[in-house]
Amino acid sequence: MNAPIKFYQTGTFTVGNRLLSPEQRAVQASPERSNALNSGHRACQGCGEALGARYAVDAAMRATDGELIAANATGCLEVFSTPYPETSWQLPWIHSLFGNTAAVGTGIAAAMKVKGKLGTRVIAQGGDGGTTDIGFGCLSGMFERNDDVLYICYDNEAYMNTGVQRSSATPYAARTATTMAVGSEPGATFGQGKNLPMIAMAHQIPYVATATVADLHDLEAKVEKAMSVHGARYLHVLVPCPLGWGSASHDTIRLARLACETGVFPVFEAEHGEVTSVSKIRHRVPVEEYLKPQKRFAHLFGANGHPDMLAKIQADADRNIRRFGLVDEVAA
Ligand SMILES: Cc1ncc(C[n+]2csc(CCOP(=O)(O)OP(=O)(O)O)c2C)c(N)n1
Ligand code: SF4
Repeated sequence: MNAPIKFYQTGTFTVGNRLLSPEQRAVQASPERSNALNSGHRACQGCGEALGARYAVDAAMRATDGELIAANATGCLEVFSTPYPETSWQLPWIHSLFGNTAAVGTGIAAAMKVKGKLGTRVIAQGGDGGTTDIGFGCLSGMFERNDDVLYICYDNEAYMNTGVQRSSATPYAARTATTMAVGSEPGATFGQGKNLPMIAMAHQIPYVATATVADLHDLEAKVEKAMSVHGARYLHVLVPCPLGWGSASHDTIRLARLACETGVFPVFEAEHGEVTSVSKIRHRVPVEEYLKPQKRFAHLFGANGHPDMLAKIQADADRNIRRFGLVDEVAA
């Protein structure tokens, strides 16, 4: 005898929702909804990179009606999403080497052109190490040739996948496994990190933007805009990493927001080398509020702290605010 199947989980994220009438379905159950990075991956709790990648790639999927191919550098994003033989990706996805993602993206775009598949678009993505260090030459070449690829860097400010080593995007004074919090020069003492968005702008490519996981609508809008143009495009997304930053999992969004509100991470867009829009700071806060919740900066505070280093970080943030006009001048 056939008994009707009962669905008790109406309104949840289950696929069972797809069997309900359309007006009863949750958004997550819509067959049209793209979900590029599916559940089951192994990112840490509160991973900013998993969140940023999911929203960015989903937005690119929507913008291309699903006609999208991704090249992905070695790093956390690749490792937590594709433990062999499994994958969380729901789009054609190619794992490149650590350093050649941009070149692989270029190759895929060229292949699509030769095949006459002009509607198929390409993204290449990786962490800050794969982008600012080992992959930098390939990326600069991709920019210089104006290849039709959107490159997305998920910047967690160190080599997280291999145990939190310093990259050239690691900020000044941050503690990593290779820039220890002890000694006469504690933390990263090598300047302030490589500024890839500005370097990308210097190539005068059609579109450069920065974003964070604190404003996912802004991130989505920038991906959509990037996919509306052709040529080389670069998107730099700040993605807090609880493990590497020594922060609480529930603080990922708050830290990304504080990075903006302190001026540490300017959020802007640029076209052909010119800044075209900036996200203004609504509530300016001192850098200490951003740094204190992160154990990688703990050695800067307390009785044996380093006020000189804090002052330099504040001065760098103030310079960002001036350079990008992040705070509106209040008439006296
Ligand atoms: C040529 C080469 N050198 C080193 C490695 C080891 N390795 C794999 S991922 C990685 C670090 C990745 O860091 P990043 O690009 O910042 O991404 P994250 O893991 O932080 O997201 C390293 C050093 C490698 N795979 N290939
Ligand atoms: S180490 Fe950091 S980037 Fe890697 S999965 Fe964990 S939180 Fe995400």
